[in-house]
This record gives sequence, C-alpha cells and structure tokens, in this order.
Amino acid sequence: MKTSRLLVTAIFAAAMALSGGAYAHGKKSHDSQHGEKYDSDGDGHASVDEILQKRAAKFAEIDVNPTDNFISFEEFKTWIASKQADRFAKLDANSDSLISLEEYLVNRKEKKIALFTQVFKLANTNAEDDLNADEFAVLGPQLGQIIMRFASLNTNKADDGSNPLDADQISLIEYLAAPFNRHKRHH
Ligand SMILES: [Ca+2]
Ligand SMILES: [Ca+2]
Ligand SMILES: [Ca+2]
Ligand SMILES: [Ca+2]
Repeated sequence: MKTSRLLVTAIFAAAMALSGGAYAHGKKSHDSQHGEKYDSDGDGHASVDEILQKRAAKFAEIDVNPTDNFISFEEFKTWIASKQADRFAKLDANSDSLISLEEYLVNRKEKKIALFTQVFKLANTNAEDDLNADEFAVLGPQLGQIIMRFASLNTNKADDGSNPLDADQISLIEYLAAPFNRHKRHH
C-alpha cells in the first residue's frame, strides 16, 4: 500500500493541530493530555510513511462491521477481544483450550520466569491448575482501559466535523494522527 502525498500532508497537519505545535494557525488548547509535543525525531525506528502504512493496515483490520472508514466502540472492543483470543490460541500449544504454566512460560526470558510464574498463579483462580480463557482474559486489557484508549483516539479535532458519524467514532485521520500525538509507550 502506498500512502498518498495528500494523506501524509493531511496527517502532518492533523498531528500539528492536535499537538498545538508552533505551526498551528488555530488557537491552541491546553486541555489535551496526550498532545503536548510533536516529536520530529519520532521513535527513530520507523519513517513517517512506514508508521502511516502500518496504522492504515491496522485501521482496516478494525473497521469491518461495517467497513465505513470509522471505528465504532463496538468494532474497537471486538478487535481487542480478538487480539486476546489470538494470544490465547498462540500460547495454547496443545490446543486443549487451556494454558498450562509450561505453555505460558514459553519464550519468556530467564530472568522473567519467576515474575510470570507468579502472574500465572495469581490469574489462576479456579480449582483447575491451567488457565482457561476467562482466567487468561483477566491478564488482557480491561474495559476501563479499552474505554480510555478509545476515547483518547476519538479526539474529534482532526476532522472538519461535517460528518455526523465522527462524533462517537474514530475516523481514519484521527487514528493515523495518534502515533504523532502521543508520548512513547512504556515497555
Ligand atoms: Ca466501521
Ligand atoms: Ca494447552
Ligand atoms: Ca485455572
Ligand atoms: Ca471522531
């Protein structure tokens, strides 16, 4: 997929506007929790074009019901749940719909084994030794975090507001602008 020059320009404008950068012609608002600074160095790993292409691909993955260039909260929740289900399936090497401690610790770094052994034991709340899907889900993003992520992405500042669908949903522009409007995530 090739990102059009126009789109890149639009994203930069959006990112600048959202971050209240010096470039912005409009009035700057100080209420943004996430857009204090536009870091022109980025993370130093990926080019803007690479970031945009990856984001656009992810957007398309989420925007499926319906595919209308907007992500609803339902689409967002469904996608995050599917990601957690993917992780579960990947860890469940013997496909018995349970994660054993051994399966859970696969590919963990040596110095993290004790940590993740504890995590596994704390997540295991029923009488059965292994983690079932419900127990595993507790280790994934919870509703409050999902709500916070969705609301943070749905800034409603990047678009012109002419589309009524935009108010409660994440537009492509909002989604693409997000990486330029956020501090580095902690690992
Ligand atoms: Ca949609
Ligand atoms: Ca298993
Ligand atoms: Ca269990
Ligand atoms: Ca929106």
